[in-house]
Amino acid sequence: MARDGSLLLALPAAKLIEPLPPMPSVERTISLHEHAREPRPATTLRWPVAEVEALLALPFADLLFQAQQVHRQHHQPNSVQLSTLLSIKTGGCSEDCGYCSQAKRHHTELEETPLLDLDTVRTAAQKAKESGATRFCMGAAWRGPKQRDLEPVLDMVREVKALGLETCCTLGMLKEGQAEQLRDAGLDYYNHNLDTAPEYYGEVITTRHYQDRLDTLDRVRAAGINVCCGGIVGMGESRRQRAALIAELANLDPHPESVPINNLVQVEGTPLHDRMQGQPALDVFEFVRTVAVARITMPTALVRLSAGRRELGEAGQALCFLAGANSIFYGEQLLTTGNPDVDADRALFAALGIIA
Ligand code: SAM
Ligand code: DTB
Ligand code: SF4
Repeated sequence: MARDGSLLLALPAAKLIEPLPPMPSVERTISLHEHAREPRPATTLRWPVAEVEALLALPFADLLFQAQQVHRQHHQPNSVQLSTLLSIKTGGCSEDCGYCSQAKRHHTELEETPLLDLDTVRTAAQKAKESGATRFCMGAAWRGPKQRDLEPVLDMVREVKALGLETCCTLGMLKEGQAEQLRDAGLDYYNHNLDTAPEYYGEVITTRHYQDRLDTLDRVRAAGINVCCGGIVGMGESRRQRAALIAELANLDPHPESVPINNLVQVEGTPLHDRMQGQPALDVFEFVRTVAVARITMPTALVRLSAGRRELGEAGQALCFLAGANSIFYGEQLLTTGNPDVDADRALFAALGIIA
């Protein structure tokens, strides 16, 4: 019987306990990534790209059924975790990420604002807690923090932690020793995305390399901070490249604890807006498929519906929850773009019987 004794009662018992196929395990050396400074060592690849691509190509209902089975083995089926984002330093960034409103070289008319003060951050975190968020994520438009940048952020982490919230930061690349300082201040999660497949990465970003991102993730992991790492879909990548992104994430050892799946928000003035103009965002079913495959390949992760959630609509979001998404960004603002209203999210959860 299903753990909550509901939905699946009408199905024959044999179907419910049907074991999942074993996790693939293939010994292989990961090839040199584009822009990599050195080859990654031989490792056990749990998820070859071809297998992830095969999952993406399953009939929709079969894929969702498999994802739902994995989901129910590892998570409360009707529960969604809420994270609230705050941009603590906005715009003026030196990097050239093709999707980003905050790169100073893009013409997005975004106003640059300096690092927020501690009171403003505390008040925002308190408000997020009162609205029901359990995690507070502070984002800064930096290539990476300098030591003089990091110190005020450490104070913010301490304050947010003291409110009883889980803490998360996304500050760009970390240098040696910085993850330890964040950990000692009470940081629970560090968000740093791989963004896309290694082979598509150079089409999106040139000012930092894939290996730089992997190095930062290694530092976060080595410091004992939980890893929040995902990517963006709908940037003009192929299905094979979406599979390659998911495979990269799933083959991190261990896989990330949180996996944000962003649907590109096409911001006017960014190179990706220009490139994608006229094309709608990724097909909703393909987005749901990506979520399902993230769930199957990273069974214990929180899979988070992130940027682009508004555009999914209510039915699209419901399908994502069915596919195993169990976390959202909650609150009217992401970093510089909009997000569904808190009231709309509450109404959707009530309609779906979701407990947040
Ligand atoms: N500057 C830091 C960095 O790049 O690591 C932290 C902030 S950055 C905005 C965090 C992530 O937000 C990016 O890695 C990207 O995955 C996501 N993101 C940014 N702009 C986006 C957009 N327009 N659409 C979808 N995701 C976006
Ligand atoms: C993540 O993967 N998505 C969030 C968070 N991590 C920092 C950011 C989404 C940003 C969307 C565009 C914006 O609001 O500027
Ligand atoms: Fe800067 Fe981060 Fe935006 Fe890239 S994603 S331009 S690093 S703020």
